[in-house]
Amino acid sequence: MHLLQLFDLSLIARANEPALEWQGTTYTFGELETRSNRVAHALRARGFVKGDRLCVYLANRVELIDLFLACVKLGVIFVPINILYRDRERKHILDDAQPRALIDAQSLPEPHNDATRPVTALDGETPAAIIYTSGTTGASKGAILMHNNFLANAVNLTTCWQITDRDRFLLALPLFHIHALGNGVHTWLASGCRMRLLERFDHRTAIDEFLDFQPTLFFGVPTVYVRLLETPREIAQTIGARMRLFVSGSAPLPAHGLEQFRTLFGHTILERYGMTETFMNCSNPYAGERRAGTVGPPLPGISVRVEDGELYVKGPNVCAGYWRREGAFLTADGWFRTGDLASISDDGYVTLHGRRSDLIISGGFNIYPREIEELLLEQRGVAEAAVIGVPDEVRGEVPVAYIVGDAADEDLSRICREQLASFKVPRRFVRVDSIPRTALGKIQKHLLPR
Ligand code: MLC
Ligand code: AMP
Repeated sequence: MHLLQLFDLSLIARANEPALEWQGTTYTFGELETRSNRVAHALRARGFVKGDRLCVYLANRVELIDLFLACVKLGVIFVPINILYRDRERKHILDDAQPRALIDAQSLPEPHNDATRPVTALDGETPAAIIYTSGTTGASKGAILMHNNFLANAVNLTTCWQITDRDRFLLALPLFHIHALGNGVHTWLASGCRMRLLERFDHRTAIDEFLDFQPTLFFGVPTVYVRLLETPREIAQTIGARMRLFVSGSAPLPAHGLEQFRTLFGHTILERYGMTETFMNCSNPYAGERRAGTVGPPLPGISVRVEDGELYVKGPNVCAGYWRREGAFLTADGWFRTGDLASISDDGYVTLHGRRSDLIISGGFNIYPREIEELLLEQRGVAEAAVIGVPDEVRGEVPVAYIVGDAADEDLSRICREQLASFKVPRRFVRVDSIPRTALGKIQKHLLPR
């Protein structure tokens, strides 16, 4: 099977039903089908053929969905870029992915008149997307995501979370990540439910969107749920009464947050765990016990094991490897090493205990300290630099930089703002006489003064 055959349950079978609400306009599934056909013809006219890469640098909007569907229809590999990335971060992806074109808000394709669906040979092994995810070296790597990976994930989540065409789905997460694209867009198109898409989650307007749209289904990262705790009680109860399921993932959901949310909204958030390379691995059950502090048992078809404290996964969800990266992607016996430290209870619930690497997750966005350290070390007046994540009530963690040298904080802050996505800019610069290191020169971040 390939993705279009899944999407046709909605694009064709529910052609006249409302599909997408975007900025006050409602599109039917049939309209999305013809819109994306027109965009596919426009891409074809620009020379796109199966296997080409298309980079998109766009915030959430209906055209981003058109472009994704057009790529699927042509067998073109969709490469979304985080809209918060600056030139330096974007250049790395463009150099690596070697796309036929980059589309941003200024260069959206002019749709062609032809509204028929283009015919391309596709199957489960066709790559559908490459999503860049921070590698441990600081430079991000592109995970090659096949039709089969998206399918396995969509079918799992639609079934296990009982998503149906009766749902009303509010999606406010960015479509350039696996959370909104792989889980959000795909369960929407698999189930044929009605989705309202927001440009982004803005805590100042989110409540109004909930009250106006009256969703039954919502996906968030923990920061979103922390923000929603500010909702007045009566309004929270109104929203909760209509809601069927709140799901959280992409970063750890603090147990006290879960408890406060239950008291306020009357719902136990369902926590699940995934990563770009593997889509969703584990999920707390829809019907059984949603155990605080755990991410639940593995999803159907997925095996997990813990070796030397680290979680390994195997299944149809695991992607094909990294784009243009040689070297073994899986262990000799076919397991993917997640880098997440974990334990598994006797009844199969997985608990995460942090990461083997020093990855920082802030508001659900990944930050590799090494990337910031490299930029700081390029600056005059910086002899040594180390970046760590410090706890933050709202975002989970935020980056803080330790510096040896006499560069001014304002200059370092300005350079980081110019060259890095806003969530990577260190919140503080701490001066130290030296960075603690092992005898072999490796930085000992846990010894930095807090
Ligand atoms: C944040 N900003 C955005 C943005 N999110 N700008 C454009 N689009 C977005 N989606 C910018 C703001 O402009 C601001 O910049 C800064 O970030 C903080 O904004 P805020 O309003 O204070 O946001 P906050 O309430 O903290 O909420 C942030 C957030 C965002 C939760 C909405 O972090 C977010 O959308 N996170 C989701 C990330 C995600 O989907 N991760 C999934 C990865 S996949 P400035 O310049 O003013 O500072 C994965 C696998 C898995 O991990 O398991 O899912
Ligand atoms: P990414 O590389 O952006 O796909 O992020 C994947 C990482 O996010 C995983 O390896 C985990 O470390 C983290 N993650 C995702 N879901 C959860 C969760 N529910 N709890 C804790 N960490 C999570």
